Amino acid sequence: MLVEAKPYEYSLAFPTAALLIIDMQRDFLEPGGFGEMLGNDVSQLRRTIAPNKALLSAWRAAGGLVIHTREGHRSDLADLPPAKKIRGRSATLIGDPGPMGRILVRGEPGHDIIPELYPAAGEPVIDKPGKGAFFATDLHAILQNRGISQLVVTGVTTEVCVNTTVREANDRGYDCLVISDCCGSYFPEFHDMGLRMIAAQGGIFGWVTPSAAVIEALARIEMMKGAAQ
Ligand code: TIU
Repeated sequence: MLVEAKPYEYSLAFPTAALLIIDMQRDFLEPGGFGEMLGNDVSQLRRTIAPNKALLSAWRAAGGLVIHTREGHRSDLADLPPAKKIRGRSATLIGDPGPMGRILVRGEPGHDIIPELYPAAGEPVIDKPGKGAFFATDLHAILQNRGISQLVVTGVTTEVCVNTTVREANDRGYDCLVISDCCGSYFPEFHDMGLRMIAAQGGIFGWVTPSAAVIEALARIEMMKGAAQ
């Protein structure tokens, strides 16, 4: 199914595609978490929630695989590189207590996915210690085992975890379609440039399109299924 995209149309082969939602966690989208600890205005990211909800619901209705990721660390912080812990010279550090529990620690309320996009039973959740979703995780194995070669990527933040993951995925042979309105940054200019970097040079890292284009393609797929019955 062809989807209008930059730099040219994306050929969505639905059974081999997964929706990959990056780090839509309370720690990044709500006050008192990791995002705010880094000095950011977390309200910048909230515009991504409604489009993600609509795309997730259409993707689930079409029976597609959904995978969620969460950035965070073991409660003993044994997987937290000292360089990551001290970066930014913040007064509060990863692992310190905050209003949503210990910052960026697995199992704490702030580390979990926001209620609006909460994973459904059976949807894999990848816990990752870094910015990229492939580093030190079983994501590649899970995708290979399910025969996935295309990733429709959303989440936060555009230039950090989304870009890092798309670059990792591209080098592993996945075709990534990044959904512009479903990604967000604390810095609007980095969001714009982060997306432009993906689609530039003939799609050096992948493709970019708004959620409406994918939702419309899913509707066409559903129509064809209906006609075949
Ligand atoms: N700080 C920032 O923009 N992002 C992160 O630290 N992690 C993710 O992007 N998930």
